[in-house]
Amino acid sequence: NFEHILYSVDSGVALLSLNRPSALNSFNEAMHLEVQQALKATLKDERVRVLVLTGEGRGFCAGQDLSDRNVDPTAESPDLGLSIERFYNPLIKQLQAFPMPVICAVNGVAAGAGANIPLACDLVIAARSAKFIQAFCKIGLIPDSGGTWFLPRLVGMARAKQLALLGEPLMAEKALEWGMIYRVVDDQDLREEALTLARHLATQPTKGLAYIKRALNQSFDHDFSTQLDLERDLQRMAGQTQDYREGVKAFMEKRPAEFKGE
Ligand code: T3D
Repeated sequence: NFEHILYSVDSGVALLSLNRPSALNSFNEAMHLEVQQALKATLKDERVRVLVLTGEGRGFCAGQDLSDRNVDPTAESPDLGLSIERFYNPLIKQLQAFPMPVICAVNGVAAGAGANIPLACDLVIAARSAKFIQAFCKIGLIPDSGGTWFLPRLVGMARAKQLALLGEPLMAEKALEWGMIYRVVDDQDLREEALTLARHLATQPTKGLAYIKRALNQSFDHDFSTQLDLERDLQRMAGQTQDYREGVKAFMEKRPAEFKGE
C-alpha cells in the first residue's frame, strides 16, 4: 500500500509507476522510500522476472522535488551529497545490478535525475512526446544519478557536454537517433508496448539475461582480457541453469523452450 507510487505484479512483470503527477513525479523523501521498498519486494517475489518503471500523468519524473529544499539565504546549505548517497546512488546502482531486465517506459518529460534514471535501466522505450532534460545546470548543479557516466558512453562526449552544459530538451526521436534509448512509440501505445516487451522477456531465461546485462554493464570498466575472464565466469554460471538445459533440449527436440527463470 503505497501513497506516492503504484505497484503491481502480473504475468511475471512488476510494474512500478511514480505517482506524484502534480509535481511531475519529482522525488521527495517519501517517494524515494516507497521506491526502495517496492524494489526490495520485487527482489523477494519469485514470480517477478522483469521490472517496468514508468510514471503517471504527463511527466515521467522531474528529478528532485525542489520544494523540499530550504534555500533561504539565511538557512544552512542543504547537504546534497547526503541526498545522493542515501537515495539517488543506491537507486541507480540497484537498477543497474537488478538481476532481471529493467524496462523504463518514459511517458513524458524526464528532467534532472529523472532524465538519468532511465539510462540506468536496460531498455528505454519513450513516448514520442517525451523529452530528456539535463536540467541540473539551470540550477547550478551537475548531472547526477549516473548522468556523467552514462551520457558520454551513450552519446559521446561532445553531445554529453551539449546536453549537460546547455540543459536543452532532447526529444525522444533525437534520443533514439543518438543511440541513447531503445525505441520510440506513439504516446497512447507506450504502456502496452512496454508491457508486451516485458511479458515476452518474462518468458525468457531470466538468469541468463541477468548475466548478459552484468557482462555488458561491466565491460566499460574492464580491459579486454578481464572482460574475457568475466565472460568465462558468467558463461560457467549460465551453463549451470535449468533454463540452459531446457533451451538446448528444446532446440534438439525442435519445440519452443519453456523457460522457468531457474
Ligand atoms: O537535491 C538533491 O537531493 C540533489 C539531487 C538532485 C537531483 C535532481 O534531479 S536536481 C534537478 C531537479 N529538477 C529540475 O531542476 C527540473 C525542474 N522542473 C522543470 O524544469 C520543469 O518543470 C520541466 C522542464 C520538468 C517541465 O516543465 P513544464 O513547463 O512542462 O511543467 P511545469 O509547469 O514547470 O511543472 C508542472 C508542475 O510540476 C509545477 O507545479 P504547479 O505550478 O503546477 O503547482 C511545477 O512546479 C512542478 N514541478 C516540476 N518539477 C518539479 C516540480 N516541483 C518540484 N520539484 C520539481 N523538480
